[in-house]
Amino acid sequence: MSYVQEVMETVVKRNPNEPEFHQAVQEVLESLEPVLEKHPEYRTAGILERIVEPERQIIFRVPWVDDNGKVQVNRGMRIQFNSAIGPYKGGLRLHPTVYPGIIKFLGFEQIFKNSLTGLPIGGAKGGCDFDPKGKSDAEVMRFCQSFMTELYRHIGADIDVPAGDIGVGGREIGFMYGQYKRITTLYEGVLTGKGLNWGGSLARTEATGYGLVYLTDEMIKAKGKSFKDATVVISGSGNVAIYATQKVQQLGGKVVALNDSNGYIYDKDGINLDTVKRIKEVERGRIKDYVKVHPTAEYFEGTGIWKIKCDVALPCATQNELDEEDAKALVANGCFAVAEGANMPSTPEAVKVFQANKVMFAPGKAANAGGVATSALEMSQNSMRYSWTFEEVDAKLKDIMVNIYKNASAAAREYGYEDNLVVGANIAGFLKVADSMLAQGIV
Ligand code: NDP
Ligand code: 2IT
Repeated sequence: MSYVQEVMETVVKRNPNEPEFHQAVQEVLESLEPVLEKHPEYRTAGILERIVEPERQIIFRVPWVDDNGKVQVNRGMRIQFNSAIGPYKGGLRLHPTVYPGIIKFLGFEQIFKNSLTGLPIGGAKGGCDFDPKGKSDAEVMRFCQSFMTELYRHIGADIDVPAGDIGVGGREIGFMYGQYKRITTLYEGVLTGKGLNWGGSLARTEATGYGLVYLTDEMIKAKGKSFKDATVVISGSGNVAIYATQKVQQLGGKVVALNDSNGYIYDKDGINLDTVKRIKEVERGRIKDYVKVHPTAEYFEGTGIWKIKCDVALPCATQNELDEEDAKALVANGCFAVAEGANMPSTPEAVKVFQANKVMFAPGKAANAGGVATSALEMSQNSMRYSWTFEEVDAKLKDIMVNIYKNASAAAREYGYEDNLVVGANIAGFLKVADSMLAQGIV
C-alpha cells in the first residue's frame, strides 16, 4: 500500500461519517504523490500522518435564551489544525449543517490556502449549528456572546484569530468582539472583518470576491481570454458572490445569474447589484425579491443555475453545490473557465469533467484566498496600530492573487502537471508547511 493510501485509511477510520473531510484530504494527498516520491524525508518525519490530524479540537455548549424566553442549546467548535507557519487563522461558520466533518474539511483546506497567500498564518476553522435565518438582532447578539464566552479562552491575537464565513459577517464579528473585550479587557486584533471604526481593514469586505476575480482574470489572460463582454454565472448571493459580481462588472463582464438556497434569478440584461445588496445586506431577504423590482428578470425555485449558458462560472455558495451533471452542462454550453469562490463547491467528479474538457479551473484554496490574505493584512495593520488606504490594501490583494496564480502554475509545471492548478496549489501550499514542520521537530 502506498504512503498516501495508508494515511487515507487512517483518516477514514479515525474520522468516521465525515465524508466532506475525507473528500478534502483525498484530493490533497493524491496530488502530493510526486512530491513524496522526490522527498522521502517527509515520510520519515511522518508529515502526512501529522498534517491530517488537527493539533487541537475544541467542542463546546452554547446556551442562549430566545425572544420567547425559551432556552436554546447549540454546539460550537473550533478546530486548530496547523500552526507550523503562524498563529491559527480561519473563519467561523454559522449554519444548521455545521458538524465536525464540515469544520475539519474547512480547517484542513485553510492550512494550504493560508500558506499560498505567502503570509504567516496557520490553519483553523470554527463554527456552530446555529441558524441565523429568521433570528432577531437581539437573539443573534445573545448567541454570539454565549459563543465567545467559551471561545475567548482558546484564542488571541498571537494564538488564533477567527473571522467570518457563511452566516458570519460584520454584525456577528461586532457582537463577538465586544464580548471578547469585555471578558479579557484586551483591545487587540483577535478577530478580523472588524468594523472600520474599531480596527477593521478597508477592502476586507470586498476581498474574497475581488481576489477571486483577480486570480481568474490572470488565469484566463494566460490563454488569451478576458472578462470584457464575457457572460458570467455566479452562485450564492452573500459576501463572496456580491463582491465577485461587482469586480466582474468593473472589468466589463456581464453577470446574468445569482442564487440562494431557495432558488436562482436570471437577468439577461445583467444583474443590478444595488438591488441585490439592498435585499441581502440591508433587508436580509430572499433573492426571489429581485424580480419584484426587475420584472424582466426571472426567478426559478430550486437548483439549476449551472444550466444557464455562460463563458465563466464562479461557484460562491457552498461545498458540493456543483456536480458532474452541472459540469457537463457548463461544458456543453461553451463555458471556458471555472473558479471557486466557495470552499470545495465542485464535486471531484465535476472537477474531472472540467479537466477532461480543458476548461480552465481554479480550485478554492487558490481562488478564494484573497479573503484570508486581507485578514492577514488586517492583523498587520492592527499590530502597527495603523491603517492603509483602500487603494493600498487592494493593490496588495491583487499582487497576492497574481502571485498565487504564478506559484501554483509553476509548481504544477515543475512536477509535470502543466495547467493543473489543483495539483499546483496543493503542492505549493504543502511544501512551505511541510518544510516548517520538518524544521520544528516532531510536534
Ligand atoms: P454568506 O453567508 O455571506 O453567503 C452564503 C451564500 O451561499 C448565501 O447566498 C446562501 O444562501 C448560500 N448558501 C449557503 N449554504 C447554502 C446551501 N447549503 N445551499 C445553497 N446555497 C447556500 O457566506 P460567504 O459569501 O461568506 O461564503 C460563501 C462561500 O465562500 C463559503 O463556501 C465560504 O466558506 C467561502 N469563503 C468565504 C470567505 C469570506 O471571506 N467570507 C473567504 C473564502 C471562502 P442562503 O442565504 O439561502 O443560505
Ligand atoms: O474560508 C476562508 O478563507 C474564510 N472564510 C476567511 C477566513 C479569514 O480568516 O478571513
